[in-house]
Amino acid sequence: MNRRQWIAAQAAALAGATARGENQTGVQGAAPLTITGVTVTPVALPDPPLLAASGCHGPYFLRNIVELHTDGGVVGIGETHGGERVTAALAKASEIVVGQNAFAYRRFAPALKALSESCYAGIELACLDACGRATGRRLCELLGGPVREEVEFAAYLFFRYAADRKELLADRRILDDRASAGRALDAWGEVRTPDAMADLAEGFRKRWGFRVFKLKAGVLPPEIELAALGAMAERLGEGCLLRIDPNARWKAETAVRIGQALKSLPLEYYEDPVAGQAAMAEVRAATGLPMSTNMCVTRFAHLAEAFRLRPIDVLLCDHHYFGGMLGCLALGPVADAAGWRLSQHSNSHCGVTMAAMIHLASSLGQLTLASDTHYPWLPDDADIIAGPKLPIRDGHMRVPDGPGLGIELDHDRLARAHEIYERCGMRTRDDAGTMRLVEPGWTGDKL
Ligand code: GKR
Ligand code: MG
Repeated sequence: MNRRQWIAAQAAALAGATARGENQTGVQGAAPLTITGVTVTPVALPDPPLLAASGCHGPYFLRNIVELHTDGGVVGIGETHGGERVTAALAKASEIVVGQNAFAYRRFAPALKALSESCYAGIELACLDACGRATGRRLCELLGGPVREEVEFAAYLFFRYAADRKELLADRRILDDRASAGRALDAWGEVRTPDAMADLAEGFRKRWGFRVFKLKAGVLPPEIELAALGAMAERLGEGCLLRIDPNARWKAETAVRIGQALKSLPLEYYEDPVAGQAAMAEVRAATGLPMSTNMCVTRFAHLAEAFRLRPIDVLLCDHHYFGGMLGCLALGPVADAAGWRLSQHSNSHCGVTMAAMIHLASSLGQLTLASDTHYPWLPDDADIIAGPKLPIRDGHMRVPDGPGLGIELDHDRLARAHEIYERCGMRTRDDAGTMRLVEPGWTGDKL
C-alpha cells in the first residue's frame, strides 16, 4: 500500500468510527457528543460559622450540581454557585443545550451567559468533563495543559465562632446531628483574638502544609486584625507569606493607615480593603503595596477602567463568574499585557469545583500565585464526590488522574445533600441573618 492509499484507508476507517459514535481511541460517545439531557441537583452542605464582612456563614452553603447526559452514555459533571436563581437558570439552559454537541459548547455560550455567568460555568464544566471522558483526556489536557501537575493553595483563615455555639445550634435550619454530644461540625473552636488566629494558622500548616496564609478581615476592629496578622507572622516564622482581605469593609483612611503598618510584615498582597477601582487605586498609590481583587475587576467589561486607574497588581480569577474556564484562560494574556499576576478566588464549594480549580490552575501558565480555597472547611465526610476528599499535601494539590475532571459523584451523598437542601429552607446566602442570631444589633457598617 502506498502512502496515498494508506491515508485513504485511515480516512475511511475514521469515518466509519465516527458514524458508529467512536473516537480514534475507540471510546464510545465522541464527535459529536450530543447532549440528551441535563440533571440539576441543588444541594446544601454543612458550613462552619465563618465570619466575614458579610456576617456569619449559615449552617449550610448552597451549590448546584450538574450532570450532562450525552448520546454515547457519557455523563459530564459540573458544579456552580448555589441558590434558586441559579437553579432556575440551569433549568432554562437545559432547554437550550439539549440536542447540541458538547464539544461545540462555544456555540451556546452566549445564550447561557445571558441567563447568568454561574449557569454558564456549570454547563461549560460539565461539557468539558464529558469531552474528557469521551476522549480519554484529562480536563487540563483539553485546556492545553498541563503546565504544572501540582497546584499550590493558600490557607484561607477566618475569624469564627465555635461550631457548637448555642445560639447557632438553636438555628432551626440545622437538620444534621451536629448538636449531639461530641458531634460539633469541627474542632477548630472559636477564633476571635490574634493569638487564636495564630493557633489556627499553625494548625492549618501542620495539617495541610500551607506556605501562604490569607486572613479574612473586615470582621473585628482593624487594629485587632492587624495584630492578628502580626501574630501569624511571628508564629509562622520565615518563609510564610501573608494576605489580608477585608472585603471592602474599610474606609479609605483605615485602609491607608493599616496598609502603612502592613509594610513591616511578609505581605504578599493587600486584597480589596476598599470598594471600587478608584478607591483601590488611591490606597495602592498611597501605600505602595501590591493589591489584589475579586471585587472590583470581575468581568471583561471592567478591564478598560482597570488599565486606566491601575487599582491592582494581582487579579483573582474565578471560572464561576469570569467566563468559565475559557474566560479565565483568556485572562492569561490580559495579565501579561497589564503586568498583573493571577491567583484564584474561592467561595464555599465541593470537590467538583475543587477539581475544576486544580485543572484550571494546572493549565493557566500565568496563574503563579497560590489559589484560595474554602475546601479545608468542608467536613471530611460531607463532600459529594466518591471516595475521600481530594488531598492537600505540602500546600499543594495534584491534578486528579482519569479522564475529564478525574472525579465521580457519590450519588448517595448527593441525594442526602439534596434532601437537606429541600428541607432546610435556605435558598440564598444570608450571612447577615446568621450573624444577627449571635449579635442582634450587627449592621456591617464600614470600619
Ligand atoms: O466565604 O465569607 C466568605 C468569603 O468572604 C467569600 O464570600 C468571598 O467571596 O472568599 C471571597 C473573597 O475572597 O472575597
Ligand atoms: Mg476577596
